[in-house]
Amino acid sequence: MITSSLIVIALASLAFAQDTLTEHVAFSSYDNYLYRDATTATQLLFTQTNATSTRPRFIAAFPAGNSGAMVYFKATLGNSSALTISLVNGSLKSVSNPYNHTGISGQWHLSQNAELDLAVLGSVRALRDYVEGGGLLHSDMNYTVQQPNTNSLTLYREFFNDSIAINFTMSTGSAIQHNGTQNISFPAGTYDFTVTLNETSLQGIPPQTLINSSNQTIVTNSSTADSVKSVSFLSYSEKMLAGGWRFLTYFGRDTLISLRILMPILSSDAVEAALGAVIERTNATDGELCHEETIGDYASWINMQNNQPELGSQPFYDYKMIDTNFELLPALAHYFLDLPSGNGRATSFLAKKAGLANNMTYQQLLQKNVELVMTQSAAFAHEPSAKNLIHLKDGVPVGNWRDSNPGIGYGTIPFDVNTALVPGCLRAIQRLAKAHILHPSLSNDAAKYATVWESHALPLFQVPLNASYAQSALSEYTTYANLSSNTYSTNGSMTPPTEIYALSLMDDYKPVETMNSDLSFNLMYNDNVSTDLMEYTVAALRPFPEGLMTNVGMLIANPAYDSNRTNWEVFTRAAYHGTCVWGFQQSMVVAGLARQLDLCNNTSSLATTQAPSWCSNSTLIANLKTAQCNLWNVILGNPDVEFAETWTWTFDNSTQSFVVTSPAELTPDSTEADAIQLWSFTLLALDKPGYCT
Ligand SMILES: *[C@@H]1O[C@H](CO)[C@@H](O)[C@H](O)[C@H]1NC(C)=O
Ligand SMILES: *[C@@H]1O[C@H](CO)[C@@H](O)[C@H](O)[C@H]1NC(C)=O
Ligand SMILES: *[C@@H]1O[C@H](CO)[C@@H](O)[C@H](O)[C@H]1NC(C)=O
Ligand SMILES: *[C@@H]1O[C@H](CO)[C@@H](O)[C@H](O)[C@H]1NC(C)=O
Ligand SMILES: *[C@@H]1O[C@H](CO)[C@@H](O)[C@H](O)[C@H]1NC(C)=O
Ligand SMILES: *[C@@H]1O[C@H](CO)[C@@H](O)[C@H](O)[C@H]1NC(C)=O
Ligand SMILES: *[C@@H]1O[C@H](CO)[C@@H](O)[C@H](O)[C@H]1NC(C)=O
Ligand SMILES: *[C@@H]1O[C@H](CO)[C@@H](O)[C@H](O)[C@H]1NC(C)=O
Ligand SMILES: *[C@@H]1O[C@H](CO)[C@@H](O)[C@H](O)[C@H]1NC(C)=O
Ligand SMILES: *[C@@H]1O[C@H](CO)[C@@H](O)[C@H](O)[C@H]1NC(C)=O
Ligand SMILES: *[C@@H]1O[C@H](CO)[C@@H](O)[C@H](O)[C@H]1NC(C)=O
Ligand SMILES: CC(=O)N[C@H]1CO[C@H](CO)[C@@H](O)[C@@H]1O
Repeated sequence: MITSSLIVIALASLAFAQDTLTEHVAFSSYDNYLYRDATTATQLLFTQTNATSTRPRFIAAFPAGNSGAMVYFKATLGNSSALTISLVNGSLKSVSNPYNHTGISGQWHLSQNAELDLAVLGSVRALRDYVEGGGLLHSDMNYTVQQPNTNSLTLYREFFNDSIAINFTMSTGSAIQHNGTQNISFPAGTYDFTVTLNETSLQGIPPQTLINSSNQTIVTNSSTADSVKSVSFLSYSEKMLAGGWRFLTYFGRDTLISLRILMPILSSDAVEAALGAVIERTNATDGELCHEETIGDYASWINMQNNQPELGSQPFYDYKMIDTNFELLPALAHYFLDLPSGNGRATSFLAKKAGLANNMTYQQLLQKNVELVMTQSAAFAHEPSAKNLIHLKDGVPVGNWRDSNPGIGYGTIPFDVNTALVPGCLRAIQRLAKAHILHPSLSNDAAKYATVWESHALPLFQVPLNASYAQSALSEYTTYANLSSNTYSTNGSMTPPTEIYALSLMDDYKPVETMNSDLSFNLMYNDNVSTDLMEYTVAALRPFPEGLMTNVGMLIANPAYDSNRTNWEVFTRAAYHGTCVWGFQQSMVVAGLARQLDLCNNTSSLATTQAPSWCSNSTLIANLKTAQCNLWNVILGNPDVEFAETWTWTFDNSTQSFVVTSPAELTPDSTEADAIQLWSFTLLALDKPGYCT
């Protein structure tokens, strides 16, 4: 005990040495610049100078308070497409001003005389309201214009919490004229700019500290160094951030899924910072885990909207998702029981007090989550029928990673939560109890519940496919989706699977018959995966439209076999969760397959199972390895999107192959994508197996 409290004290006082972290990411019409040192962390965006259809825009976004400033410019004369604003190379540096203001300064070049088109200062959420919300502006988030001298102009805003302010100053060689807050004329030329605010800065975890000592080559290797910097930019001793610029704050699912895959290469400090952030945000009453936090100026605004201005900027935690609740314990079990970095660290970690939750210990908060998991899984464990599966919360159309209503085919009972996450979480409780990290008495019930969920949930999502139906559906879909009859996919020989697994169940328990990639969760989170599901995995990794594979990646959905033809129109290649690729899903499948194959040879005393029965079938093992290697080759064969979040395809009839396509090309008014997204970097932790050629 004495040793562990010493460790806690040592950690608490450990300040990470901060070298300046800088990275340039050119992405989707914007030049992104990441900058972090001991003073500030900022992501800057400039519209690329060659972008023709994107309005000239500058953004500075800070993890501090999830705050930012955004300015659009328009040309004084003529068409704005000729107007460019670009960062002067090497000009960025952090600044520290009076009143605890910290931030970024640099220089930009404005190519011609311009006017202010629009400015938003405050929360990144307010910036997003404008960008994603069809131009939504909040008149009460107004700024003032100050002019210390004629060549300099400041946009200044005091947050609703009036002890916080943001200050955006621009200076140049000639006069900046203004009349009110909107009519501002910027002469062409080179500008000094400074954006500062006095929200508390977070403490960044530098690349060398982020990655554990055995994997430091990933930090320096030229093929991975930039990706590690991006992950580092999203990693702080307070929390991991989901992505930038739009999600520079805490998201539970993004944290926990990323962590589950990345953990083997992360340091203890990094893993515990991220796990701690999740535990701190637990609902201390009912044990639910937080999906998204609202902090800073937007929290003040929400509190005002809710007629509770007296709450000030007290954060608002959102618990609407149903999957996140089951993702913490599997991550904890993997860390404490499987990884050298977590070995022996449970006692000191769980003894910590949660500053955000009335100083309850992490152990107490975790126990709340354990109770929630046991309570929510009990009904099905006692009576395994569809009505006892876990469904979306009443009135909430989303709840799992396919964070949209069409994304799960308008179903209410998601596959991933019920067939993978619940049993995986129960097995994690069993293991943690057996290791005395949780109360040992939990072990038996958790194991009993898990066994029922493992064997009875999956069949409720099974959709048998009649061979002749499947053949005709495939050929009709091939025509519908404009894939030529002799596609990359089939080379003429179609061998459709004899069954698929539904994406979700509708309210009346009817399956949404769209093939999908969510078996990734079973591979990653489950110990006793059925022979059936392993065989289906091989089938699902066959070429699209028979299965999910294309030469540009594994699709997350394929509605070809769906007897509800409306779903062909729901899951298009342009849809956010349609027949498109998500990078983290590919990572999860290759990582999950490696994990399953390892279970065949697992001798750990903490395992919850003997080697699964399918391990004895060498044909199946060989098929799984072939599918795994094939996916690896596709991933590595598309280096441009190796660490991208999501992309789609165009089918080229002349080459009979798919071409990587940005969703924005198909849907010009689609929501803009982030240049960096935490879970898109999970591939960093994975090794292509030696047996793949
Ligand atoms: C603009 O330039 C960048 C390189 O700086 C390039 O990646 C991008 O494709 C170009 N965009 C257009 C529309 O030409
Ligand atoms: C933040 O900065 C503003 C000036 O921009 C100042 O009025 C305020 O007192 C500062 N708050 C703190 C906590 O320093
Ligand atoms: C912002 O607008 C509100 C009314 O919506 C007004 O009361 C307030 O004085 C304005 N603040 C500034 C800084 O202009
Ligand atoms: C805003 O920033 C400018 C430049 O850094 C500084 O001169 C000015 O005092 C600041 N104003 C406020 C109100 O903080
Ligand atoms: C400033 O704007 C107001 C209306 O917004 C207008 O009446 C006034 O003429 C303008 N002044 C100048 C000098 O442009
Ligand atoms: C926490 O859980 C309790 C009990 O379910 C609920 O009443 C409360 O609203 C939850 N808190 C938040 C912030 O959702
Ligand atoms: C939590 O503990 C800290 C340090 O002992 C103390 O400053 C703080 O007031 C406590 N918070 C609550 C809500 O008890
Ligand atoms: C068919 O699919 C559409 C779109 O997903 C859905 O709205 C509808 O409820 C489905 N019909 C049936 C009978 O399941
Ligand atoms: C299990 O280990 C044996 C012996 O090292 C090896 O031949 C076999 O391929 C392994 N099985 C799997 C599924 O990796
Ligand atoms: C072994 O797996 C292959 C491929 O999935 C399957 O065709 C075969 O029936 C299985 N053999 C046994 C004995 O189960
Ligand atoms: C991380 O280090 C371990 C131990 O040396 C090694 O087995 C593993 O392959 C490394 N991972 C990566 C992705 O390089
Ligand atoms: C946290 C912090 O840096 N606080 C400082 C804010 O600024 C005042 C005076 O400018 C200092 O006294 C505080 O220490």
